Amino acid sequence: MRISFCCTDTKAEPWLEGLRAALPQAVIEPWSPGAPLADYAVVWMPPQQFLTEQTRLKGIFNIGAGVDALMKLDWPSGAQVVRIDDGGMAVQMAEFVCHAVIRHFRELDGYEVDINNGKWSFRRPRLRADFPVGIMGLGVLGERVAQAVSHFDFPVLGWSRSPKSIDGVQCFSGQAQFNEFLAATRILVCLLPLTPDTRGIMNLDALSRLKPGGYVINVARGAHLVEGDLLALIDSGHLSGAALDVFSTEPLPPAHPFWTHPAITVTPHTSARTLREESIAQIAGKIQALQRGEPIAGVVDRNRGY
Ligand code: NDP
Ligand code: OXD
Repeated sequence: MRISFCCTDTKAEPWLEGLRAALPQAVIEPWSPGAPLADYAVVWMPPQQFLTEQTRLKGIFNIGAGVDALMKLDWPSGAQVVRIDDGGMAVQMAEFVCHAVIRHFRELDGYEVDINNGKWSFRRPRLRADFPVGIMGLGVLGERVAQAVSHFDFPVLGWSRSPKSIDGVQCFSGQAQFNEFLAATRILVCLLPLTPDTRGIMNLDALSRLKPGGYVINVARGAHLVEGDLLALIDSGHLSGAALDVFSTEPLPPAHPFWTHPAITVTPHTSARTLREESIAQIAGKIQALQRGEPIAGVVDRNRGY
């Protein structure tokens, strides 16, 4: 069995070492143009040339959860695309989103400013009931986040493509229930995959429907958000701010207004990182399962786009 490794912006050596230890029977090499045909690929944002040349692939393992970069490319017809399915990302996403929700609800950003100015100040306690948290996307990450937020006794709502039932979460689904979901939400969390249906979903119309004082937490993809619409609604006072981990251009350009906007907190696409050891174990386990002819989780549906 031959495995080709083709990951942009990734230090190859530790991945190759880990994959070789987990799959000692396989020949595992970094890809270069003209390399021998492989059976499986481990990829992150590969060039089209890789997928055009590697016509024999049966499985293409993406070392992240989101496959939007792969969706723009043509894959060999016989290959399944497989994404990381949790792999330690769900707990990271839960802690990151809970932190952002609590920081906003408890006004810790305001306290930070006061303390930096040497000011000993108190703010009036706020009611959790006034801060319903709505999570778009109730998949592997969104469901874990919804459960984690509900443990802090916030009202939690969720929205997905297909109907769901999750303890402690008021679930909405489909386009028909989108506006109802938004109208009941004050803190909006985006954990959708980026697809033609979800690109620009956080636009002027949708964000205007949030409860007054709405707050946006985007931890999915920058292109889910129409950045100018967010700024306009913060500046008009309808929204109170945002915590943004992902951006339409990454790294965030130095002159971008998000860097300095007092109501916006930015982080550098770090809410849930790929954990190398866990991901290698997951990918190796799935390759072994495919070799035995068994089904695996995390296979991407090209028609759905995720
Ligand atoms: P999943 O595929 O498990 O979940 C996707 C969820 O979105 C599902 O509930 C799905 O509905 C829902 N959904 C998809 N399309 C629509 C639609 N048109 N309308 C309503 N709901 C929709 O993905 P994950 O939870 O694993 O990951 C989500 C995203 O998080 C990734 O695609 C990636 O972009 C992002 N991410 C960001 C990271 C970061 O560091 N910032 C790290 C990891 C991931 P249904 O359940 O009905 O299919
Ligand atoms: C992912 C990411 O999709 O890190 O896994 O953004």
